[in-house]
Amino acid sequence: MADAPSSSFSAGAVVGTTLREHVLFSMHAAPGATGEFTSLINHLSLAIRIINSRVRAAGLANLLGYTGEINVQGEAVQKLDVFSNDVLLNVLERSGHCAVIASEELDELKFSNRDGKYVVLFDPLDGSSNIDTNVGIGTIFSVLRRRSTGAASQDDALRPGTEIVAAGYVLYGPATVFVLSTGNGVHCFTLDPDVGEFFLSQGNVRCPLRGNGYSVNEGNFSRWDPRVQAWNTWIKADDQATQRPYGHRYVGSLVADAHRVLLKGGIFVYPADSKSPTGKLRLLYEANPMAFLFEQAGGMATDGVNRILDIVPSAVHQRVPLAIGSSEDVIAYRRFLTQA
Ligand code: AMP
Ligand code: P6P
Repeated sequence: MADAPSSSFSAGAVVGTTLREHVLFSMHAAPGATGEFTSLINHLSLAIRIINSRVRAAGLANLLGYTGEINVQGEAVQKLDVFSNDVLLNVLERSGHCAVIASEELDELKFSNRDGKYVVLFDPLDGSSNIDTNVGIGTIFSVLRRRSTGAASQDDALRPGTEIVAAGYVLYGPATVFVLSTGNGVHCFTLDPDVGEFFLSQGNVRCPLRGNGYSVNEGNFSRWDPRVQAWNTWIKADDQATQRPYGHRYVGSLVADAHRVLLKGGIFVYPADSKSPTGKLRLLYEANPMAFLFEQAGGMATDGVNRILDIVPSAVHQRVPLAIGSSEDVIAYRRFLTQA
């Protein structure tokens, strides 16, 4: 009988850098750091590992299917959404570091620890419409340093993405990958399920200056602004001299589509359309964290005209059109959107 498969690491293997060690190293490089930020990231990692364990076992743990409730987005809430939201809220509240928490699953902001230094904004389980079809889904978050003193308010959450101090996403795909930036580049960590730790799998990720793929839901073509239609027709036209057509890839799960663009280059676009006149994706906990990560990796993110990170939010669940990816591909898109 064949030997039982060994675990990911045999005794003699060199053990990789864990997420915990990586964040500890970067803490020592942060002047005057008290360790609160590091503790917050480690708490996020714990919540994500708990969510991962349930995502992996959802079919067995009767967590698939709908709760019957409707969330603030008007979408039917699936059980894993609810579980993921509850885990993040519980772990972050226990951390003691969060003054304000925003979640796609919460109608209102959660005012947590009065003395908390940080604001955490998250989509607990993005792409949930894909849960029952076993397609990659994800968790997206951003962390801001609270500016106010005394009682926290909504203004602490409605800050532009330029004030983000950390952002990340987790892709629950064939492997569970945690992509994180704390302001010094983008680093990927892969979960070793046997060990229960995230190990550095790709350090200093750079988004290629230009790619050869585009990602958009072409089913919305008839609803798009003519300038978006013109870009879409251009990018798939046959012109070898400018390396077109681009290949089309679209999963319908932001984290899965964005991760591919981050690593391979190209562009992901969710434009405004006649059905969603301000776009579908949320500024605070989808577009902004993704924009922070892509800029840290040398990419770009725009609403078609403005830099995403410069947008001053006016509402917690505000939507925004999003074009994100390789700088050359985003600039080309923006050229179509800003032409007269
Ligand atoms: P702290 O005193 O631990 O709340 O950290 C203060 C600031 O230093 C944070 O808001 C970060 O901008 C930076 N910082 C602290 N720890 C880290 C870390 N582990 N990695 C990167 N930046 C950090
Ligand atoms: P559509 C998932 O519901 C989501 O919020 C994002 O993850 C994804 O990019 C987008 O919506 C897909 O939307 O309209 O193409 O199904």
